[in-house]
Amino acid sequence: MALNPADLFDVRSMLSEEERMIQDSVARFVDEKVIPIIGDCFDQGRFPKELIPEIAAMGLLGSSLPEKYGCAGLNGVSYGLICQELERGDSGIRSFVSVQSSLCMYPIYAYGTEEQRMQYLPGMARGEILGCFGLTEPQGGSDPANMKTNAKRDGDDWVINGAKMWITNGNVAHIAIVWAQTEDGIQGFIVPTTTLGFSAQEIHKKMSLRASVTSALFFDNVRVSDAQRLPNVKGLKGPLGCLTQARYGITWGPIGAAISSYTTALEYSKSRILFNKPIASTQAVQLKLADMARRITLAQLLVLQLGRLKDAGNMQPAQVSMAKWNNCRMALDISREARDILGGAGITTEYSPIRHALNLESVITYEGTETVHQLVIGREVTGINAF
Ligand code: TGC
Ligand code: FAD
Repeated sequence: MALNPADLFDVRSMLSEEERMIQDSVARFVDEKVIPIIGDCFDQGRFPKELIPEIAAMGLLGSSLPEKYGCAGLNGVSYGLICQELERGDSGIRSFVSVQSSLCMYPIYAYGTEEQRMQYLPGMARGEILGCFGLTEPQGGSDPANMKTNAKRDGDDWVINGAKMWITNGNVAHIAIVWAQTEDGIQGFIVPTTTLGFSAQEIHKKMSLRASVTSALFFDNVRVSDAQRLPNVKGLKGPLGCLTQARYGITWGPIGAAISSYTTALEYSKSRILFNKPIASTQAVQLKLADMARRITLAQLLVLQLGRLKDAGNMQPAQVSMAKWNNCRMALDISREARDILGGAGITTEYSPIRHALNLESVITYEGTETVHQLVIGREVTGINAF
């Protein structure tokens, strides 16, 4: 029996029936609703906001959180498969879901009060309340401990001043999860974006993630009540705990982008006739395709084990770092190589590889750069902190 070129080790057979069903339904949505429009969205620098109601109706927002809060209560492997399929469409769509789910709903669930959960999570699961996550600052995202944004207590209120940079969903969000220095260490606040003194400025001229909104946020004496503070965490481990959740999704997502690029190059190479034969029949092209299949297979096995560890409650941040590093690098290399196999045709958004390659330049940088994740692994194996 012929093997599936995009799943040579039949990793899908290791999924439960429910996990396969979830993957199939997201795949259908991506094929029918995302792929037909996404090249144009990327060209126009437009985030397709019109897809949000369907994404929400499918239960893809906060999919791992309990049903009590209007969420789907799915396991970690299912969340991974959702990210993989969405990113087969475009990293920007997966980014939207990652930020809403792992960076905004998760901290409200994990660090918030029951009142905050009930106030925000059901509306966020329905896609009616959109969030953004403000951690990175202009002076350097890799070192969030050097945070300048501050929140000062004033009676029952907090007054926030500072700026955040490179914030996904910034200009479409109704609330921002804002991390700020306080006398008591770093704390998180739920800031409605209509609050006086809050402003968001969209970042233009991007060559990457063009179908996603990225913004700078400014806080000029933004006053929020203590009821808007996330009371159950203090210190850098608060935002880093959210990043572990989002990075986990990002270990799966780029596999989708890699599969899209690889299958596009595979099909193209079989029909492109040069020197009287398809280029797929040359050793040079077969070597490239075989190497893509090898790297995709390794990535698929890596994330499935990571997901099973997560679902058993045993996943460690360093394991997430290794998978994020490996899979972003794998997908970036594959999408660039796939672009090359397409020749000149590969430079337009008519075909997916160049769009994926450009998007992956962000994906390999955000949620911890490749170097940051390499140094996390270095620290893990040597016991020496090189940061
Ligand atoms: P360090 O001393 O290592 O840790 C401070 C405290 O945090 C704990 N911790 C973690 N907790 C949960 N998950 C993790 N991954 C954690 N890593 C560390 C740690 O145990 C400690 O806790 P405690 O109780 O002892 O205080 O901190 P450090 O200052 O040395 O920093 C280490 C480093 C460089 C790894 C960290 O700063 C880092 O990860 N930097 C990269 C920052 C980053 O990834 N920013 C991403 C911003 S959000 C984003 O990009 C969204 S893109 C969204 C999209 O569109 O998809
Ligand atoms: P820097 O931290 O200045 O890094 C510059 C270079 O220095 C990198 O190559 C890095 O690897 C290297 N470097 C850093 N430390 C070391 C070291 N110790 N040794 C050797 N080299 C080192 N942030 C949010 O908070 N919320 C978001 O929603 C969000 N969305 C984003 C969306 C996009 C499209 C992008 C591009 C970024 C987004 N980010 C977001 C920010 C992202 O997390 C940061 O860009 C990232 O953490 C890197 O920070 P930086 O850009 O300031 O680079």
